[in-house]
Amino acid sequence: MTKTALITGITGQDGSYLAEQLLDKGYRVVGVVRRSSTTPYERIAHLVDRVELVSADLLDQTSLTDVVQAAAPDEIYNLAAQSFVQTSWNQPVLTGEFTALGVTRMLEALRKGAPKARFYQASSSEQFGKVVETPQRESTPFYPRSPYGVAKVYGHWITVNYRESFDLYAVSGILFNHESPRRGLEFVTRKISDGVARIKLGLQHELRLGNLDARRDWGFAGDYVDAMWRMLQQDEPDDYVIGTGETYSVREFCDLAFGAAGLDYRNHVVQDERFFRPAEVDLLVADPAKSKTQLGWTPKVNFRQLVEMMVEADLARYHRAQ
Ligand code: NAP
Ligand code: G4F
Repeated sequence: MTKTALITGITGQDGSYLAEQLLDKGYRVVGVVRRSSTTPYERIAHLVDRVELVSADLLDQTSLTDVVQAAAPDEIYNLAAQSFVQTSWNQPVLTGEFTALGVTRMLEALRKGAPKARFYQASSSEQFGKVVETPQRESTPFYPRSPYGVAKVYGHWITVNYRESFDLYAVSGILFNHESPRRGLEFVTRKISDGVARIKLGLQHELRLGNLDARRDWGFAGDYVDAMWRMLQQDEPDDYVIGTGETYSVREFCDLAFGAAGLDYRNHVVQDERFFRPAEVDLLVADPAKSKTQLGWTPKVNFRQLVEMMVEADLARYHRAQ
């Protein structure tokens, strides 16, 4: 029988890859979009004829309950959030409403509208923040360093709480940074790959960045949405860390990205105080042992391949536009 998946955040990076993979598996895919005066479905333009788009907002309980009830999903992927860490200091209350309370609203919608549906919550390695253990695994205590991280800790624990209180199949995937050519331009990896392409084509000369020494465990988004799906196919609901187990600095990302275009980052990257954060997460690196053993999940794209994929895609995009 055809399964139905409901995806919040279908217009985002992860939502677009997840929708593609679920369609390939034969799912009926219902995507939640929020009302806008334009229809900026850039990442899912190639999918709009194959998915059903329904309107709701994480701030609005009635709309969420209605779309869950009407879709009658077997699986719900809650990917929608205010997902940019830097913005969470400028819009802390909104971030809490979307990224924290929005999860409770989705869980309430599930309880009322589709209590048998399996629920995936997009938790984050930002929850580990000022890390108390390296590498970070499922049992590592959280120490968030931004309003975003704090909101994600709430979303994580309310998912655990609803699982334990109401016997729901509800899981949190604690995903480390994952990137792609569809990554938003404000995130550092895409800012760099886009900057490299613009510099290569003579559209700009310098790229202004913040902390080059921050280290992240970066993987490819296409691999990570597969892990989300695997989490909802298990006999018992459980939480998993998803990452590569390798960590690189922003500086190393720059070195590879500029190098992929025959450039030297030291001639172009300028550090700018505006892009430093009030509190930084210095180092993230996953221990993905549990997901490997229990989900059979391993990343297919390595760091170098990811960087090259992103630079090539941005170069191709600017070439097409010329
Ligand atoms: P993204 O590209 O920023 O996408 C966010 C999505 O949320 C967009 O579709 C956005 O819709 C939607 N959204 C935001 N506010 C909403 C609201 N009030 N009501 C309904 N929809 C709303 O994020 P992503 O990188 O795909 O990440 C997906 C999820 O995983 C997020 O929850 C993020 O916090 C989490 N996460 C991401 C990473 C990562 O490295 N990418 C790692 C760990 C966890 P619009 O298109 O209308 O803005
Ligand atoms: O690319 P970023 O903005 O991603 P960040 O803060 O790690 O958050 C991303 O990953 C989380 C998972 O750990 C997700 F939950 C979250 O939704 C998001 O997808 O910044 C990465 C690092 C930071 O240390 C930042 O200080 O890059 C550093 N950085 C240095 N210069 C910069 C810049 N970040 C941005 N965005 N812009 C810069 O110019």
